[in-house]
Amino acid sequence: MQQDLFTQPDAVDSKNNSEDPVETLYLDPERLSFLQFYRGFLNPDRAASLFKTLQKDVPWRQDRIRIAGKEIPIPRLQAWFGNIDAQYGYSGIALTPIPFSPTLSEIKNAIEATCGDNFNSLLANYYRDGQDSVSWHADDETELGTNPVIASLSLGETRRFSLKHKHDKSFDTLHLDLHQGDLLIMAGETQHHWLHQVAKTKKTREPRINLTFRKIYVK
Ligand SMILES: O=C(O)CCC(=O)C(=O)O
Repeated sequence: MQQDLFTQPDAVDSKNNSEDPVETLYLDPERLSFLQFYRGFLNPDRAASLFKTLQKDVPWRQDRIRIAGKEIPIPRLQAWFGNIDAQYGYSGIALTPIPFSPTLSEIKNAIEATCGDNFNSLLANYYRDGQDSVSWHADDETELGTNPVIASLSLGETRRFSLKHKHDKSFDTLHLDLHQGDLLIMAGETQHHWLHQVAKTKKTREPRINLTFRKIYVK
């Protein structure tokens, strides 16, 4: 089902009644920036077991960024997976990759088979509770290429993912509630024109893991 965002209500609930598990959400009338939303990409048992495995086995770390001359810890834990040459960084954080585990390779293969794109790296985010977050940003680092396709798998607690246009205030902010097992793909020119975030919330104290598969272009 293709859906035009301009007809969307305030928050899109991924547990809607549509029969079709895949929705294409266009962010602009020209359809240059778009999302593909696979509700329940992983079944509940598989998603719950993957969450537990990753929570326990991933060497989660809390990185620090420098803002206005002050170093502060980022409000979430992270881990970076990929081939040894897939170096990545943002906001002064240099990430050296951990090799993919068999479990993560299997998930990557399943996502690649579904969306038709290939990924060589993964930024995993661990939100310990509703006070962990990621603020407005675009995944627009040069090593991600011109129009990066970012595939983002949600596990654990439901959190609200929002997108807003970088410059044009006439576009509404879009909110998507991402549930355990949902896969969201950001594609086209999305990273050029739109920012995304997962805001803090008082509604939950439960953890969430988000796996964002990316393709890094190695020089
Ligand atoms: O947790 C999410 O759903 C989004 C993560 C994110 O924005 C990122 O890793 O760039």
